[in-house]
Amino acid sequence: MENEDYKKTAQEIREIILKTTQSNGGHLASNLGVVELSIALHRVFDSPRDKIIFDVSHQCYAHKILTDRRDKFSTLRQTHGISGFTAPVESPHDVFFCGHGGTALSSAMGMAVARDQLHRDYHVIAVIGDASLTNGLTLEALNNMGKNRLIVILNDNGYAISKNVGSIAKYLNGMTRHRFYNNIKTFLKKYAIKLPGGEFLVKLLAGLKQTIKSLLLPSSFFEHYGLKYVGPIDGHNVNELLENLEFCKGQNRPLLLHIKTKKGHGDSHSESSPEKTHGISPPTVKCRGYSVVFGQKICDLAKDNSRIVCITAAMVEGTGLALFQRQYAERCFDVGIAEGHALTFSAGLSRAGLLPVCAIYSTFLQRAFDNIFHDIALQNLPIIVAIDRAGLCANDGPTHHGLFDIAFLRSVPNLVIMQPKDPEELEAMLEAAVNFGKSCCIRYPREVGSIRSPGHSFPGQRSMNVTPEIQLGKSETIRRGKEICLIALGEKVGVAVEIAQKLPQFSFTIINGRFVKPLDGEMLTHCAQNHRLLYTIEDHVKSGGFGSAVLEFLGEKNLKIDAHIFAWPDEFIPHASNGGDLEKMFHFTVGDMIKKIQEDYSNFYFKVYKESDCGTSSRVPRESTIP
Ligand SMILES: Cc1ncc(C[n+]2csc(CCOP(=O)(O)OP(=O)(O)O)c2C)c(N)n1
Repeated sequence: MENEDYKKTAQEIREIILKTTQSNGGHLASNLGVVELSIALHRVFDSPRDKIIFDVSHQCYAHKILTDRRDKFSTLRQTHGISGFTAPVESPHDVFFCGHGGTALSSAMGMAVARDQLHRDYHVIAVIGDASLTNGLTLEALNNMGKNRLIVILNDNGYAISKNVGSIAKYLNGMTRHRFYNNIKTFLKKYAIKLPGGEFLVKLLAGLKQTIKSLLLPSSFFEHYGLKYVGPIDGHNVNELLENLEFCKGQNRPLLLHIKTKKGHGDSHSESSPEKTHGISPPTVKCRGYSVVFGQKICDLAKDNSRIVCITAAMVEGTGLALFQRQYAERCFDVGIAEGHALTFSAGLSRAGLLPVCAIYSTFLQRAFDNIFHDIALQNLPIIVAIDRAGLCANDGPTHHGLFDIAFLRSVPNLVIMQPKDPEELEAMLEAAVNFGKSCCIRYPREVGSIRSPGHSFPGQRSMNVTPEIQLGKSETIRRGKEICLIALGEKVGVAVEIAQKLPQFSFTIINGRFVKPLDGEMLTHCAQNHRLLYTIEDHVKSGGFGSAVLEFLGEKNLKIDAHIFAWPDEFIPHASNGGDLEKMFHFTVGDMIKKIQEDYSNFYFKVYKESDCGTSSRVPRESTIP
């Protein structure tokens, strides 16, 4: 292909990406930045025989369009459509299922070793962004680099979601921009060749350039780890990419090709606002979600409490901390894609007298379990972990659903775990957590439920318009009844209300659980003793979740009641256009719950009638006396 043809292909790919992300949402700027790289990779390498592994894999759109998914690309992130990340179930060209940062180098090294041990002969290529390079996992892999043939492509655009942070970012940036080296490059390209004896001079200076380069460029950093360094080159020049990739392909050792790209390349809006266009939402998603409320409330609290500091792992924008960062720059710490460090760093801040608020997505918190266990809970340090995106993240899918945090956190002693039913309660919980002086986790989803908005009150709820008072380990009774008890967590309180409204023939008690830990034992005891059926509802997997905790309590206290958990099953939940589609797929809609409740209710009476012979069983409950 000629240069012009590459440009045309790149333009076409960019148009597809722009059009699709505008309607479906997705990662825009990162993908626009690697169009030329993807073209060159698929020109030089033979996928799926050769294995191309993307770090995070949020930048795989051009790869998908160039392999076997051009026709399906409009279904990106939609129900039964293609995933926004690489997914081996979708195509043999996608090597790993991934969406978390820092995994590409370790997995690529593993594949390179396996290939050699099994005497196979394909290439393994890892594409890593400059921010993922600084992730602890990548650094551990670098430290473990062997001699197996492996090509690492460092896609250096200076950005994570926001500007990349830390010393490695500065080092890469400073060195590749070094004026002396660049002056030599310009001189060679433009002038030396025109001088008398120009060719000789170019050769001489090229040798000198290599020496200077090895002194100034990041080569020494990578070569210390055993990676031959090639670059830096222009990542938007396909011919330059082809030439260098061909060179890398011929090497029989691990090497790193450093390419410089511009995030959002080819679209002026994305180029000028890479933070805003890293990931864009579908037009249907309205926002004053929980993150915004969190960001504003933490600013309010910080005004009167100078001990409050905020920590994020490369998610300033997503977690709503941008406002705090603007107002309290010196009290806000973006530590890069380093969730474990973010929490242990928070432990240090707390130990020395500050009050850290670490905002982190549920799915990425999975990276930091030991830091919570070992560095925070074990010493009972006052810290607030604000767990954003807890629950379903429909468009992103299994790598991003926040469906496991209760299960892994609940087992850790000392932790307080809570979830607000709405944004107002999030504000109240943040305020309470500041005063609890404990290791507190507050989980909340991205979006405010569709049936409510901030300020809304539930039918039958008492004292609606005052800030809810949060007492440690105490739930909130939304409505009192005597037959069926629904104990819901977070946004699912709205679902409980809807169920009760749709089944007016039954008498429902509705409890807003609020605390997963400590559980409200008094409330649970009353509910078990005064109802016929009990249900828990939560946006989390069934195993080890809130309902699981409730059932453990009932069992331990020998409280007999027919109890059932409404939650996600023990499966990886795929991506979809929206949560509603997933609820249908997994029989977790309001309709499904209503059906189950009706069936259980008839079974209950059938059982009671049989047990008591004439229907006078002691299991028929009394009027609810929930405090
Ligand atoms: C463990 C983890 N933490 C946070 C994220 C959220 N995240 C997705 S992409 C991204 C930035 C990646 O930057 P970089 O690797 O430089 O790639 P670029 O988007 O700049 O091409 C972040 C922080 C993640 N995917 N995984």
